[in-house]
Amino acid sequence: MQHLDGLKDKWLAAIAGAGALDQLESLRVEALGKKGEVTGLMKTLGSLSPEERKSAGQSLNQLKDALAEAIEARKAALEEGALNQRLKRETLDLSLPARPELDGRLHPISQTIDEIVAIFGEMGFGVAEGPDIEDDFKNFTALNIPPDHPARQMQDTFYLPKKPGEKEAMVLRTHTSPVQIRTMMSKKPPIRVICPGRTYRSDSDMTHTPMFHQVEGLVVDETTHMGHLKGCLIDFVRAFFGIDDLPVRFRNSFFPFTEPSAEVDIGCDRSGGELKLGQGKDWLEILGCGMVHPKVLANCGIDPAKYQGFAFGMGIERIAMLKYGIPDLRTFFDADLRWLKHYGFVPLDVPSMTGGLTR
Ligand code: 2U9
Repeated sequence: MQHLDGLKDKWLAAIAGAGALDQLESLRVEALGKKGEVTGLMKTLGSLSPEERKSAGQSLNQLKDALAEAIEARKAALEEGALNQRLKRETLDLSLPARPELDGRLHPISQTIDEIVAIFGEMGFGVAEGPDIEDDFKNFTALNIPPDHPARQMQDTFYLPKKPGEKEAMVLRTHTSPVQIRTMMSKKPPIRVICPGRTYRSDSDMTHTPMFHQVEGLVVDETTHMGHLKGCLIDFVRAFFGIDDLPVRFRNSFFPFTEPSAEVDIGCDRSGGELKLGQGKDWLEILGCGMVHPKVLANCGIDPAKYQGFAFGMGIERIAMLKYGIPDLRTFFDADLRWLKHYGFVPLDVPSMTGGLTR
């Protein structure tokens, strides 16, 4: 086994000279693989005397370890080199101007969310977001939704499989309300937020999809009252539909998380088979709202004797369909480029109250 040093030098030089990962792998097989040179030498140990076998075995093991280590180091260096080359090749210059000729379009849901954010932003609202997977407390219990409420049924809510040690199954949030719960639990009033995002209900037909979008809003302060709620939402719907004298009516309703509760209708005309907003004698439901239930404030550590709040919620697909005359809900989720070209928006036309919501 005297020639081991020469062998080691030969293989180390070959490994150092490997210029590609597949070449390195071939070297590994040739040296250390089942039929490799070093493995072959290992097999000859059996024919040696016990003393010779001990010392030759040690030397061979050292050689094997040295080669394996050199191969790993070379592999890491080659991989790093390849990554650096790829990073160089795939560089994107984000300072370059956008290329409108590429014809990309913003989905009507994104556009509608941007418009809603622009309107409420002007009124002093911030935007809050939260996870799609929520616990039972934030999605139901904190919102004063009782254990036997139909929304909690398996048919209506997507429950995730319980993990070991979990007391209650997590849910896909059925509304964005848990984001307001999180906001109230982590921030002191005054609070003014809107929460747009994906929501999930186990429902699928002409007018329901298992995933849809909502925007909800919350205002909490010491003197917040129903007059604030009405003024805020009347201003919102008129700005959103771009009709200054849009008739708006508040109709008595019920939600577990608000008291009193109301639904908001806007004036429209359904005669003649076509829907016209802002004129005629018909009404169309647009959103729900109410004064935050004192129990909900208390559940989030806010003193209902000192603070009051109002909240509202609406479905984004629904108001986008009404504003942009999109007749079929399910087309929102078809990922059809022809549909997007027709109903989509030019990305650089960012909605704002001063620059206009839509161009
Ligand atoms: C907190 C307190 C109160 C949010 C509200 C509604 C009324 C409402 C529906 C509109 C159509 C949901 O998308 S939809 O199906 N929403 O009518 N939402 S009040 O009330 C809250 C939320 C959070 C902490």
